[in-house]
Amino acid sequence: MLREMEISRAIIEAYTEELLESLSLDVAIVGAGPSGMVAGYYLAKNGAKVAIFEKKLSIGGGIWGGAMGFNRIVVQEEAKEILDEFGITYKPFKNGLYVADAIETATTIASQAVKAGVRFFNMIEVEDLALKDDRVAGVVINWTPILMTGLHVDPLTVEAKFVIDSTGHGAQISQHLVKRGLIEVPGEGPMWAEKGEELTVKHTREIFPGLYVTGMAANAISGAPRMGPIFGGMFLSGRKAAFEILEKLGRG
Ligand code: 48H
Ligand code: FE2
Repeated sequence: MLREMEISRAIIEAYTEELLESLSLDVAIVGAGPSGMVAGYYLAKNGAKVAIFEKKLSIGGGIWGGAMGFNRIVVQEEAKEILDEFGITYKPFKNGLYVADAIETATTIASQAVKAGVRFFNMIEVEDLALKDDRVAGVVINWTPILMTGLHVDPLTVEAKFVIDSTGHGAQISQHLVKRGLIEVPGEGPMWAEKGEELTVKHTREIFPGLYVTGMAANAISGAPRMGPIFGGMFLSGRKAAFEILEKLGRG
């Protein structure tokens, strides 16, 4: 006999068990775009306890639409090994450029991240940071629909040894430190693919004790140029943040 209340219980128990287990993390990643998911994959694969909070219903951030809705992405030679690591298929174009299917890329990275142990919490927005003794100590979370409807409902807090701002162009998490006068975020510069790719990886770093930036958030923090629909820098950025954090967690 199929009892509706048992279906309800199965869902509520499974979800709350995972949420309760995620109240204290090694790494809280904010944003399930390419850089955040890749960071999560490498962290979880190497034993870190990691969750990704994504405010939208869908994960994948800016991958799905490729460029202007042409759902293909370009990856350069330096990042090809990350496509290989995930088992994403690609075709060589020319001059060390490769083309991959945006849908395959998003779904494969997400799937591999889950299998590596990443917990995804979609529809949850990080609305603030916890800060203790001048160090980022966790994330303040709320349901996206609560925030969208403007209901006055207080959030919950998840503690984390490290937080990664993988929120893309707006560097939304770092902005919480800007409004407290703790850091500055100049915002990304105009298009220059080659420079943008190089600087994304270079500026992937701990910008404040306990807070890392990856992907476009790393560009926004440093005023580096945007690069358009080439994604190697996003992948390399996620991997770099993961390895630096693993080192600090003593798992390097
Ligand atoms: C929870 C949040 C919050 C929040 C935002 O934009 P993304 O894809 O991020 P990246 O940096 O990994 O990848 C950038 C890439 O997609 C891109 O835009 C490129 C390469 N552009 C170049 C160019 O020239 O335009 O993903 C960020 C994710 C999204 O899914 C957001 O919904 C999510 O973060 N997010 N989640 N709490 N406060 N803010
Ligand atoms: Fe973009």
